[in-house]
Amino acid sequence: MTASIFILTGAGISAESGVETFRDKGGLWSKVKLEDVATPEGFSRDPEAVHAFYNARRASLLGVAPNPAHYALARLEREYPGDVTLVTQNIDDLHERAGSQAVIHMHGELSLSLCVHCGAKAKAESDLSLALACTACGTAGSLRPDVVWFGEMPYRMNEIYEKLMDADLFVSIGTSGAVYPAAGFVAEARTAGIRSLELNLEPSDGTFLFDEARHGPASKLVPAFVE
Ligand code: BV8
Repeated sequence: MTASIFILTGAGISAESGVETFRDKGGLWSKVKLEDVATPEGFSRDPEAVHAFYNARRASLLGVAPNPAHYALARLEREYPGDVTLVTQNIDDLHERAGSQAVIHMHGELSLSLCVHCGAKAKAESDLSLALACTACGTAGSLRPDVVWFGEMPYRMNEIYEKLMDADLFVSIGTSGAVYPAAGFVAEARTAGIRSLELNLEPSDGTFLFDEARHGPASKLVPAFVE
């Protein structure tokens, strides 16, 4: 075991739980145009359609559960307290439900709303819509899902880069390596001399940049890595 591990997860880790990925065959972005639902411009054009898209995804989380890959990462964090950084691009809460304590959601969380008026974040207890008012400032129609859309700055980037640069090993799990800045982590690790490992169903866009790549389902690869 190395001293400090930085783990990046993507949609592939939740695929076997039944959460749809984005760019696989039949994935979310083959069904809806990302410009319509995952950009600030799309939200301005048709907020109710965007709310409906995220409300449906939030509701579908009620019917899924973590898989052995999520549980293995929670175990790793418990066994090596302080030595594991877990950054996810996923907006689901399956890492938390598996027991991970300190998950960094760089693309936000489906379970939260964000007030565009005052910036308050709150638990999205029910479906979001323009009919709701912010519980912090009282403004009506100001809530959006607390997710990072294309063209927006992902969350906690300074902290993420600090943790990455402190790591001895970078592990990328279940991500196609198509979306920046996360897709650039492997190149940054490489430049800094940090070892890197890809665990993915198939070679990602950046697979050639990793020191080692293992291909197969996360539910098998991740527990085997943690053992
Ligand atoms: C930013 C959130 C500045 C909500 C998402 C040109 C024009 C315009 C913009 C750009 C451009 N070039 C670059 C950009 C920037 C842009 C970008 O990268 N665009 C790409 C498409 C070119 N990025 C941004 O705009 C980001 N902001 O750059 O700000 C900045 C600059 C520097 C430093 C800081 C900031 C904001 C990006 C946020 C986008 N938000 N959605 C939502 O979910 O609806 S994107 C979406 O993609 C999801 O969040 C998702 O997490 C993310 C990554 O996807 P993956 O997780 O990798 O999923 P994918 O389906 O692609 O792949 C799944 C993988 O799993 C596959 O490889 C598959 O083989 C594997 N798999 C499947 N099953 C399994 C498995 N693996 C293991 N086991 C299995 N069972």
